[in-house]
Amino acid sequence: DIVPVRRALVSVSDKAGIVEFCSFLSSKGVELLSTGGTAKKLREAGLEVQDVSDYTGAVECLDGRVKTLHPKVHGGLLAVRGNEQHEKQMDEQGMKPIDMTILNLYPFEATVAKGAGFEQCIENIDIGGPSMLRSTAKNHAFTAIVTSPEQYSKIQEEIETNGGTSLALRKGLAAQAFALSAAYDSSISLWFANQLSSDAPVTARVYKPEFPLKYGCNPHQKPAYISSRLGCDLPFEIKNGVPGYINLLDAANAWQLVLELKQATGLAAASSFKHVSPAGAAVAVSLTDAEAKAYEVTEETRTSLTPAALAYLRARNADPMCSFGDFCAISDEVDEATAKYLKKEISDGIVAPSYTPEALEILKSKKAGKFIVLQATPNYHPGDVEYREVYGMTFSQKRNDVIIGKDHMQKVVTSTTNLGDGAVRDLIVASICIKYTQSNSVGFAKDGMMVGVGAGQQSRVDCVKLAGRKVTTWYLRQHPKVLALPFKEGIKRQDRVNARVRYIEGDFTAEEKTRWEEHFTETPAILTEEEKADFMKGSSGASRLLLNLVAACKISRSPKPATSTAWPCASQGPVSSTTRI
Ligand code: 93A
Repeated sequence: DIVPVRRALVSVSDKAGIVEFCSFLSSKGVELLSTGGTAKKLREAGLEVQDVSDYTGAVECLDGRVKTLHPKVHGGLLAVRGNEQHEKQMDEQGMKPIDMTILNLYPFEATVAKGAGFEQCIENIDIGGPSMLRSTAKNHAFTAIVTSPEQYSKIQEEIETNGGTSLALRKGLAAQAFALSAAYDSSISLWFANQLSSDAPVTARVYKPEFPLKYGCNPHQKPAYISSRLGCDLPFEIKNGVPGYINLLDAANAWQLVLELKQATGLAAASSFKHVSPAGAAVAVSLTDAEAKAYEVTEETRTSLTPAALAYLRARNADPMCSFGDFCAISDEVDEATAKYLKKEISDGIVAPSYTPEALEILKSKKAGKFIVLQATPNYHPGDVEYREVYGMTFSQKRNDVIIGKDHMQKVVTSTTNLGDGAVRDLIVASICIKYTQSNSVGFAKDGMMVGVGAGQQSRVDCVKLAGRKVTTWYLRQHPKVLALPFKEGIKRQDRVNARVRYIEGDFTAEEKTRWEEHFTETPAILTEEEKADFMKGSSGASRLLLNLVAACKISRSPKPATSTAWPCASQGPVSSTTRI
């Protein structure tokens, strides 16, 4: 299945690397056929080239709109080698077999992106290029289609080794070429439709399948697949493990959240996601002594905490019971200190911009090698419009790309007009965190950290109750009686976390209480409602909790139809108000 390359047609807009690649082909005796600008470039480099117009006998015309649209080109690409009739007809019409097409298309997307006018965008719709691309890709049994400078080195290697192109290589190149052709047409159709009416975005999208998922949201939802939008790669590179459906949803949201936190505060940020809502999120603010005890941070660990580790430690300790088996995101490089801290926690995976080699080794060994490690693609742009398909309908909307910052905190509903930097930072943290929850949500923040997230409730009052209950639990974890619980040796970290929370909640059944008591060397005295209330009021002298807590809330709305044809749909409202209490 090796096809030697005797004749190649070269027609490229992006001329990077073309001289080197064609010099190599020429050195192997390959005859080069080429179009106007490409032929000129190759000749200037001293290569021998035949103009396509010379081969076809038809001059390039109509300002280059017709260069390669000729039967002698497409016959040379499409003829089935070894087919007697095809070969006879080729001879009669003076067609020569072309064994490779090297092309890349007019830069349509780049022309649109730089704000060119309608006529110029139209002129940058390539016609001859995609035609040759499709002819060559269809006939991949005999010809190779090369569509990007990134492919040159691999092809060169294969020709060096095998003396031609293998079928496997040609098939792979053809698949890439058809994907490129689909993406190219999809961006033209999207752009064109949007020229007709600014408020009727076309939702046609072409996706590139990336890899299968074990299952979707539930185990019976098979098959499940992850795809990227054509023309964009995935926003993450998988460094370890096999991510599942919810893992990737968590990663995508957790990562955006920390990117925004970092951008808004300038501090290292982390988030801990479960089931597509944050259980916690935080920026790197140093710990109080009481927190260090409540989060089981030893003095040695405390002094070695890097900003990334500190941010994750805080994010994880907002609600460590809910964070069990979380997916976490960290805005900064993951160092050894962060990886060592993470190793102790029960967690499914992590996304971060980079990892030190030591950190990566530690993380790869977690969960018997199954811990998911994703490296975020730098400067990834997800597109301005996002799409979601539900029950046969495709919804599209502009991405919620508002970055909440200090400017948004000017009109805060409070009698205290001078909030202070800490409260402003905490309002930003709370607002950004709440942006990434589902439905109505309320969240409380303190010291750069979410301390109660009441996410995804239909009733706003329930959101407040849920978030408030979480704050109470979080704070009571610092109560001296909680800190002094006499755990037996060998009780696991997560079991200690859960046992403390249940102690605070106190609503055991008799059977549960018996099992709970087995965690301790002696039965702990009950934490009374009065003791809890006293501690919350700060009567212990340790607490100024309520004075320093901020809240953010998001109210989901059902907007009225914009036109008679639009369907009413639930949409996530923006963060609608922020309050300091
Ligand atoms: O204007 S076209 O749509 N008509 C054609 O016949 C044609 N043939 C090749 N565009 C055409 N091409 C494109 O020209 C190629 O896809 C390539 O992008 C570009 C290379 O032109 P040049 O060699 O003149 O720089």
